[in-house]
Amino acid sequence: MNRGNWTTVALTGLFAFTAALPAAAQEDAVIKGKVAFDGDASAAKYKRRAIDTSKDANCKKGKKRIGTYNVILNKKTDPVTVRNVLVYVKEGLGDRKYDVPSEPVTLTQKGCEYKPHVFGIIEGQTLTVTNGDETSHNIHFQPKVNQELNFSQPKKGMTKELKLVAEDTFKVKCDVHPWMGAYVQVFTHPFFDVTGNKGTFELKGLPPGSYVVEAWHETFGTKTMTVEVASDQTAEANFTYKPD
Ligand SMILES: [Cu+2]
Repeated sequence: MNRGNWTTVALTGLFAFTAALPAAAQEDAVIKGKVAFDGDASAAKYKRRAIDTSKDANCKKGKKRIGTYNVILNKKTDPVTVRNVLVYVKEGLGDRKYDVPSEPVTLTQKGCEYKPHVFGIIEGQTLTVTNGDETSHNIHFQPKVNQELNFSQPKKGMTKELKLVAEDTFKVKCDVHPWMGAYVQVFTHPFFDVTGNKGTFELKGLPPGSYVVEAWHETFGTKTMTVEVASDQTAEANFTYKPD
């Protein structure tokens, strides 16, 4: 129920009507699916290349070899699927409010790469940034809505806790190692997931309803679809990126 309706009910004095309201809908619906790739998966441009980290010899102590992130295809799935796609509820939750989890999200720097490369976080949730390398990293948040932030972690084992306070989508980069990049989206709800090596996602614990679900990928962009799901049911939402 939106706030407008509620105000109308209250003002007309239909107090008894509140008793007739249905019990709060159960939050047990699931939307899940996969993100497929419909194109030439063997094309050279979709091949992961090793990143040259020789500029800083200490990077290799954290991880011998790191690869490019702009496109990672899961060629062992059928169909071929895409990794690191952030899938989330974009519309349909109305004015519902969700608790901020006490568990932090951790962004690790190890081998001069960010783990995870793409992630979601809830507004007000703690983000812990750690340096697992014997080198200095500079963490540069480039938000659009939250305050810009730039700090360095010169030593291994350093940790910093942050809070993002507004819905936002942005890139994190390192000003020391230009290949380092991570993407963050700040949500006001917990219905988001990132595809892994099976190219699948799952949004659990939804109230029944109709939702606009969006998939975002750093190279292939966004795709949206409307998905309806009933209480205690699972609805499928399969996305396909069809690049040239
Ligand atoms: Cu760095």
